[in-house]
Amino acid sequence: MAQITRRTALGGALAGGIAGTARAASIDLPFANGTRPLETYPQKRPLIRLTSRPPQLETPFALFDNAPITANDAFFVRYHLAGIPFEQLDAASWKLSIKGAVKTPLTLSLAELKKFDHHDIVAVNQCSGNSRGFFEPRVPGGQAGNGLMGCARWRGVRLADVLARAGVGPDAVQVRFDGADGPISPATPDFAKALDLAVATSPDVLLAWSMNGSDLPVLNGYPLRLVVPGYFGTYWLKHLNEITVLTGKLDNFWMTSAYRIPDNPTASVPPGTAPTATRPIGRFTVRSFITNLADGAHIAPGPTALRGIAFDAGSGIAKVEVSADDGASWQPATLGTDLGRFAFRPWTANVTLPAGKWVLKVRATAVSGETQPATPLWNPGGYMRNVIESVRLEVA
Ligand SMILES: Nc1nc2c(c(=O)[nH]1)N[C@H]1C(S)=C(S)[C@@H](COP(=O)(O)O)O[C@H]1N2
Ligand SMILES: [Mo]
Repeated sequence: MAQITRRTALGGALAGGIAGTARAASIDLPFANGTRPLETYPQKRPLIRLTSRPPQLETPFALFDNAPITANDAFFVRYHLAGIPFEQLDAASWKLSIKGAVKTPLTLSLAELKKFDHHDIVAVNQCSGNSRGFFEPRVPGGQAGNGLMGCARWRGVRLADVLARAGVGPDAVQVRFDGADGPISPATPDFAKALDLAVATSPDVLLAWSMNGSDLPVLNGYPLRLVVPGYFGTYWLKHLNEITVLTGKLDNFWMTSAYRIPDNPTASVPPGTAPTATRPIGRFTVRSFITNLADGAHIAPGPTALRGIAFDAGSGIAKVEVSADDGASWQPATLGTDLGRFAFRPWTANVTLPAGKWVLKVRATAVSGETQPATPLWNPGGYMRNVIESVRLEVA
């Protein structure tokens, strides 16, 4: 945990930690032990509570319908450690330090950071463990449905520009990111992550203070976070206040033990087995979802409009297809507004379903040629699920 020195006005409402307001309502995720409370946290509408200390909140899936941009108050929340200094998050006194293998170490206020050129990017943030609750056999970790993802318009400055000002040393290998939160017990490793220098200096990677035209919500990293389009959320450090250029690979719990995937092309192993070699998780795989009909829905016979979203790691979505007969035949969907290659791509399709029981499927193909597997890929971390999604319908 990098040090924070000043208390702030923002903290007033949040002092002593952050608490949700329990609602009578709950939601049932479609797997065993999937009943969760809906709770309202500061700046958030009722979201699915996975844990309260630290707060971990999932977006109810219905909120993705007709919403290629996820509203700030609907955006999911993921934390690892309960030591989050909510009452000390202050934009006016925020300091970001850039140190390590650089010619000139820097300490920048937000105002100084905002003097670099501003850039906007619409990009999906998705937790590595999104959809983990669907893994068969089940794996340990947060048992999430499909709502640990969201797409926003982020505004910030390029990390590459800031690193260039500091002057990256010739022996630099990785860049380490640390936020203001930390463990409450000294035995727990602080949450810090690193990206290879080539990834960190890509023009897409931003130090962002704004999300969908507003300040970042407190729970999404106020006042500054890293945005790493196409890469899993674990690298999108929140409450970012320390950047260290490293001359080797970061060796900490969060890089060396956690967030690792089987080191093979599909990042998977036969269900229930252990990989022989692993590597840190990296970029998204391609995914697509039907957003206007939930699994088990009852609808009337006849023409039915389908809506959904698709995204990949940033090659862009080339096509989306739907199947009304459990994958036997496929028809093309129509792609909607293109907000950029890292964004949710909306799509629509029409199917006509006579009375009976049907299984709808949706499959996206990325510009890179990558598509979705027909059977789930499995790994012991419960990461990167991207099987072709199915929605069972009762038509009567
Ligand atoms: N400071 C800090 N940043 C963090 C984390 C964290 O625990 N602490 N979790 C990461 C993980 S695993 C994810 S998936 C994303 C989630 O971003 P969100 O909470 O804004 O949705 O934040 C990342 N950044
Ligand atoms: Mo995550």
